[in-house]
Amino acid sequence: MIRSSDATVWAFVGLGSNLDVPRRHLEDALDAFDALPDTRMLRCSSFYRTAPVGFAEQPDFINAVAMVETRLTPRELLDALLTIEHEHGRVRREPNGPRTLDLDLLLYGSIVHHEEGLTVPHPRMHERAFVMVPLAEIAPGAEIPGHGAAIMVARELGHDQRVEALAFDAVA
Ligand code: PH2
Ligand code: MG
Ligand code: MG
Repeated sequence: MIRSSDATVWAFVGLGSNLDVPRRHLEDALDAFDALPDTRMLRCSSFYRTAPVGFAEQPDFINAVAMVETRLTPRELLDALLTIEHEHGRVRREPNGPRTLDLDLLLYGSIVHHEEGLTVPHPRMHERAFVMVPLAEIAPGAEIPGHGAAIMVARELGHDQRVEALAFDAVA
């Protein structure tokens, strides 16, 4: 198991919801991050309305990316994210299907690591505009190991993925 020793690490978390009141799920999750032990919210992107990827017959998602500072290990942070998902009534039905709250650990410092149930960087993040556009908004220079800076990766993504930044009070 990787230990972050005593150092704080910057980690990025992807947030997504397309059920109930998506904005509320995202806002509650951001508060929950700040309440985690040894963890502090640093920044959150705008909220974005995004077309569903993978399974089209579902509502649009609201997506965002948060940057936290943490002393939790990747496994501890991931477990905490799963707990927050469960508190939001997340039930896993079909892959890529509708969800009240999905929290994905995208980056944990510059670590590249794979173990059962935990892969960082998130293996599909560089293909997904709903992740890369909000990430590039808050951390354009963040390096996606093997793919380059977030802003470059975001720019190279096709414009076929609809991702619209929302005015603060327009988020439904
Ligand atoms: N999450 C998925 C699958 N498809 N599409 C959008 N727009 N946003 C998501 O968060 C999302 C998705 C699986 O986690
Ligand atoms: Mg996901
Ligand atoms: Mg997930």
